[in-house]
Amino acid sequence: MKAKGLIIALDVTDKEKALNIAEETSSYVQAIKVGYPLVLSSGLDIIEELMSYTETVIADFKVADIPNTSKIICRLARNAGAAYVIVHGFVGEDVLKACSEIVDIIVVAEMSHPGAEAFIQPVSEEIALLACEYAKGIVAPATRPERITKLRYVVGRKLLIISPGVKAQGAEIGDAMRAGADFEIVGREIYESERPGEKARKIAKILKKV
Ligand code: OMP
Repeated sequence: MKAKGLIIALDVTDKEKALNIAEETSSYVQAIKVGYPLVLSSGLDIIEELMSYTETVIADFKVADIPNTSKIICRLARNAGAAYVIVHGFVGEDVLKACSEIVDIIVVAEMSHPGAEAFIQPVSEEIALLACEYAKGIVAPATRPERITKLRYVVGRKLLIISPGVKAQGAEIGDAMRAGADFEIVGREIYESERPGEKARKIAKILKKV
């Protein structure tokens, strides 16, 4: 993945719409993140189709199962073309190890929604530390920039930080990168826009200046 910038979260459930948005935004995004909404509605082959528009597809399956099942999920995603798979960190070291043997992983250290404060936030720094052993990056919340700064301190320059929570969840464009993230993940603000390509262009322009 290029050094920093914009990742689009393509959480639409219509395949044609997904491909159109991917095409329109392709000049402005460094990676496309797909998760259950698109894969469950369009099939895993959507990953390969999206690779016409990006070098990097991130499979956001938030894997959180025993090592063997997690490995099977990672293998399916990798074989479909995903460059990275997002894996939950709270499940523990054996899961991260198993997944990292199959594919490059990005570990959820702390989530962006309010409920994350109850269970994930108290252990997020430990998760980030563990991620340093097995992952290429972590997910940290744009909605709490001070937490990104803290987590950056934990992982140093060793890992990428990708950060969701922009616009629809309340963070402003650029907040997360100013706090230490490498990439901002943006979903609804782009895919619900009337002109996704133009919206992505504007966001990418702001991020370039951070
Ligand atoms: P929008 O809120 O529409 O911009 O989308 C954010 C995207 O990031 C969605 O795909 C979420 O599933 C994802 N996400 C979060 O919003 N919060 C997190 O803590 C973690 C993720 C993620 O792992 O990508």
